[in-house]
Amino acid sequence: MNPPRPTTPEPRRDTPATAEPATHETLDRLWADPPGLWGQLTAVQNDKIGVRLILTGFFFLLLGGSFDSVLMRLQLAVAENDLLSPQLYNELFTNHGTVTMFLVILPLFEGFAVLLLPLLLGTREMPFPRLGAFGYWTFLFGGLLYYSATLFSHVPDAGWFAYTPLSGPQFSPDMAIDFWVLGLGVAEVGAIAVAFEIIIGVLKTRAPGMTLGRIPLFAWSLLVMAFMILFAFTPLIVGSLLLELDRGFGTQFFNPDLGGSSLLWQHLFWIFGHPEVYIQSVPAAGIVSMIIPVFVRRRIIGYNWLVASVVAIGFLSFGLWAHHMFAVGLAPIILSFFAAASMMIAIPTGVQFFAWIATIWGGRPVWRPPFLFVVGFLVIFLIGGITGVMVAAPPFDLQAHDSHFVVGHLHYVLIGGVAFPIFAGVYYWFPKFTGRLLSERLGRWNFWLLFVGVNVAFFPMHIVGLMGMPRRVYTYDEGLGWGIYNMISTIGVVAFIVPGIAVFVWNVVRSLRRGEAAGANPWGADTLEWAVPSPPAQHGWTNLPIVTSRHPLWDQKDLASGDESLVSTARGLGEWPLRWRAAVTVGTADGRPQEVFRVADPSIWPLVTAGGVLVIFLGELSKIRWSIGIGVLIVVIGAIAWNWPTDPPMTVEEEAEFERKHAVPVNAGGSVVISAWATAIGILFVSIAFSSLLLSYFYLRLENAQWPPVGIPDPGLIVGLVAAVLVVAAGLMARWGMHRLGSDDRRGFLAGLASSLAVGGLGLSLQIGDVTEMAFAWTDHAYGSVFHTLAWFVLVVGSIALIMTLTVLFWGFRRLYTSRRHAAVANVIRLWTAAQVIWSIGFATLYLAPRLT
Ligand code: HAS
Ligand code: CU
Repeated sequence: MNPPRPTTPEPRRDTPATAEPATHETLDRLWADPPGLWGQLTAVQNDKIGVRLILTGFFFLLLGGSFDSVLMRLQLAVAENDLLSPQLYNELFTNHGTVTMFLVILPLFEGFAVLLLPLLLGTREMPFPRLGAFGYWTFLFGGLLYYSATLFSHVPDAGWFAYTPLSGPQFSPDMAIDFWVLGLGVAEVGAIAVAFEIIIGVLKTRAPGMTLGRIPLFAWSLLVMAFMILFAFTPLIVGSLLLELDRGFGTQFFNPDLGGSSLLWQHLFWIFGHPEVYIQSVPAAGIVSMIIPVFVRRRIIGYNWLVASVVAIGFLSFGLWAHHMFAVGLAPIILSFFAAASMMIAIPTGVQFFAWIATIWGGRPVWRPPFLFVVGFLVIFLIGGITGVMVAAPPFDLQAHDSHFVVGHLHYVLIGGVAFPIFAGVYYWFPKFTGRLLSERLGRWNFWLLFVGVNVAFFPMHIVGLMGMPRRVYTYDEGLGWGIYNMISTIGVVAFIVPGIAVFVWNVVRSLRRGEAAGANPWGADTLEWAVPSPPAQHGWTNLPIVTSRHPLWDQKDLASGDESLVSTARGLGEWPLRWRAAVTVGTADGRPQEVFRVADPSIWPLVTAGGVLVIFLGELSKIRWSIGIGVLIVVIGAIAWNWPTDPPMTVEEEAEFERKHAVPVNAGGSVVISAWATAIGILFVSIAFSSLLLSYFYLRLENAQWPPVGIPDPGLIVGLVAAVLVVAAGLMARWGMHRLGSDDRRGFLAGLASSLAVGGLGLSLQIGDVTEMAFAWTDHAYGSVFHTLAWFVLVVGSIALIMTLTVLFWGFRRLYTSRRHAAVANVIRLWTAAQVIWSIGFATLYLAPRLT
């Protein structure tokens, strides 16, 4: 543990990056996006993408978070009110929950991450700028698609968790829920894409010398958030796929009459939904850990404990989902397990709390707006956390479930625990990116209005909830005595929260033009982003900073000295190369430079690919199904064009020369290290999706006494077996080809890949024939539904491996690869390994498992 040190660090002010002004300008131009409309569409710069994500999140908040809630509160203010119809009320609470949980906090934090991480970590860009752009566009398209439901008067009305059977084809036959499933589906793809960026950004692109133990706490929490997004959103995408198949293709996943299960949806949803709440609170806690030390002038206490807590919360949060399902009739042993796990998560949360309080205790607080919001957070989040532990006890929850008590809990944790830190973060970092401070006076108004408002609006909900007032009911009887509490809640929203948000918006608008100039480090803060000018240059850093402490601006004399080899790399990158966008990857643990690589340039293809994703989902929404094929085609073409290799801007000899001088290899053709990481995480993503499908398969199997059900034959074994053997063999051939490339045997390489393609193609065709000829259909029974879905999933994985093999074969013919430059081939081989494993497990599940009963 970090020993509590009584020292008061002397903050160093204004430490601009030291470099030749001319170099600085050259780099600034080199890293800028092109001008004009075309520049906007092709933009990949992290500043731009980050700000877009943040603004889009706020935009959706104003649209869905505020407007809806005010209407709902006006309706509930008095008993037997008829301001809103029951149907409109259903639509409003559905929209409110959906928008805030999917379209607001997520892009806000992902935006913070993309905007801030390169400065915070001391690097020039995010590792995959084009992926960031793609993530933004898909997110925007998904949000707009979801919102367009209103234009067609088919507004989703089944709650933010869209429980089946209410959301299924029987009870929601019109398009409303399709907008929900498909619009959010597009946005989820975007969220996952940005999560890729964040994971690899934090792990691989940091300043020389920034070891794991020196990573700022906010970056740690963003890393955990990004992993959680990957692990939580993927099951949701799978769940949504199954729901859409039920709705659009007549499968029976959630239909109990034909072997399906409504609870399967609840499980898939909450495996996402519970982690989702921590996806929002983990980065919020990260902001708090950044701000407290700066405003109490003291190093954070318990850095290691804080890191361990965030990681523990990330893991634990995947073991609690069924506490949202205490009332569905789970076995007592399962109830106990989930209750205990839910209470256990209070431990790491408590550790964070005590570390923060201990840090504040010995410090000298400076009560400026960021710190005010942090203190407000501590108070409100504590109350929300305690009500959380209360509902984690099943006997209590059976009373409180589906009542306004839960509404009280969730708003305390979400507004106090998440929104307050976001406000704190905006007040804190706004000056860095605009060069101007937000007004202190307005900031105080902003804070006090919200702080009072949250308590006035949401505290009475606990009481009225325990008196029996349910949630999601548009009105209540006069004689129940609930009126006064509801009136107070409404006053809290209308008289305090709404003005509070208005003051904030006014503060931002006003300060953009008239705010006090900030300087590089207005708060005397300790982390790297405060060393560069406000606003920062496009490339962020001319000379990469060298990090030797956890609080570089407090502890280090300057950012240019350190161990000799680090200095050499940092200096090398400041002088050269100035013709292409160079950045550095570092060792995950030790922060030592591993590679100088070329960061991608602006490109239109991310936008095109995002458009393709939209077309796929639109095709399903409009039921013009052939356009799904067009969408897939656009995605494939877009992805290939986006990754089209360009000539490396320097020769192998020039690369070698840099390596001789600075002891770090150069890959001007693109990074070897991070592309391998990206492949690994891509494989992880596919594996999570596959596991979610397997989970559905075995869940349904447990729910059904007969498997396959009476009247449905076992799938014939022979063809499936032959296909599986061929696919595994195809993977081995590709691997052999790659081996030949290692010894510069180009013919052997091409022959290996070509035979892999032929054999794999044969295996795939056999399997497609087998599945289409199967004696049962996906509409027959949940067994048929899950059989066909799993089979097609495996086929898609196999097809991706084949398409990738075809691409590298094409480039192999054009002599792109050598024994030295072959990162793409190595990645395709990794993909093959995953495909082999997935195909084998898929085969065993589909063809062998039914025979075991
Ligand atoms: Fe929650 C429902 C349990 C934290 C958000 N939660 C929700 C919903 C949302 C939400 C949105 O077990 C509604 C979903 C819906 O639409 O139906 N929640 C917990 C627990 C914690 C918790 C145990 N929730 C959060 C956070 C959220 C969030 C953070 C968003 C940011 N929540 C539940 C349960 C339900 C639920 C049930 C389902 C209810 C139902 O019936 O539907 C914990 O993470 C809280 C830990 C934090 C603290 C405070 C700091 C800790 C200290 C240590 C000492 C404290 C101790 C506890 C030892 C506890 C200082 C003492 C206990 C006493 C009672 C005094
Ligand atoms: Cu939960």
